[in-house]
Amino acid sequence: MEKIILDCDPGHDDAIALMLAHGSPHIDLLAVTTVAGNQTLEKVTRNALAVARVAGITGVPFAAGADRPLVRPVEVAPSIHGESGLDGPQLPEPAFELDERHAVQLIIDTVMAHEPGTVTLVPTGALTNIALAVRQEPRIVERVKQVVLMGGGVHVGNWSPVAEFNIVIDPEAADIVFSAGWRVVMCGLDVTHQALATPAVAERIERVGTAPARFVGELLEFFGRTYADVQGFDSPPVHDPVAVAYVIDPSVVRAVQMPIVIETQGRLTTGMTVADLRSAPAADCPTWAAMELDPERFWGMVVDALERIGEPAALESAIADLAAGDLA
Ligand SMILES: [Ca+2]
Repeated sequence: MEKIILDCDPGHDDAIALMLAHGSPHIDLLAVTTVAGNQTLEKVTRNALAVARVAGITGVPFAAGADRPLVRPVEVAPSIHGESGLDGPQLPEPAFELDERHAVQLIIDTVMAHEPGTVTLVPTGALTNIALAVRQEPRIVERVKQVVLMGGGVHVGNWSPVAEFNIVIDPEAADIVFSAGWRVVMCGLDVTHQALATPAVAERIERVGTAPARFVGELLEFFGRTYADVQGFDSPPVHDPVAVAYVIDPSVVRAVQMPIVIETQGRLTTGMTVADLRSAPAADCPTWAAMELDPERFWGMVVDALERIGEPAALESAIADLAAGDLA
């Protein structure tokens, strides 16, 4: 079992990453933390709790983190994720309360409470919380096993010609995380643009036939529409679960060791993950980029997780709540 902390901004693909982490028999989900990004902190935190209810996640602390980047103003992505941050399906009310700690404190407490080298951080949003955790408790850098993040791209951007959303909205935080010295595996657009939810994938998910699978189907429907309208994709790239899939089985991607630094002052290139491909990296180079995905095995992991999640009992009461709300 791989112990992870998922730091996310749900977000359609974050929601699926959370379900994959919960449903996988290879992942021990220690904590879930939220950060402003796809939508405001309040919205993404509410969404995380709603997904927890849909997937029947209990006994895992959830905590809210940074409501803005380190230096820059908040930038959200309603064109991709809608006004709620998770438009498409109806969202149930949360089934439990947030942990009282700030996400940064929960991350630090969780890492320090476990054996060194056993906890993997999986950030799938802006790196604000992770950067703050490094500053508040630098000992986590030695203690964490690795950081497997969704963000960046060696050869491609999405929020600008050369920058990816999670990195460009808080490049100063990304700079702290990429230069900390711990092992960083960047699951960027090079690989996540291969995680396409094609009609065949949607059909496989639909065949699972459970309420959580239908929820994922509705997420993909909305996500597919916005990605078609805004970025011209035939099928939407489902970025964030790729990072979780790497933790489940690193061989699902081909990761290449390469120096990667973050551009924070570019006139045109702020937020670029600048990869140095000129020569073989030093043996102790701590940064890696995932470059190729095995989509068949990747989607197999997602479908398997949904099958294992099944029909969570908690969902029954959520549906009852929704029905009662409709009547009122
Ligand atoms: Ca995300």
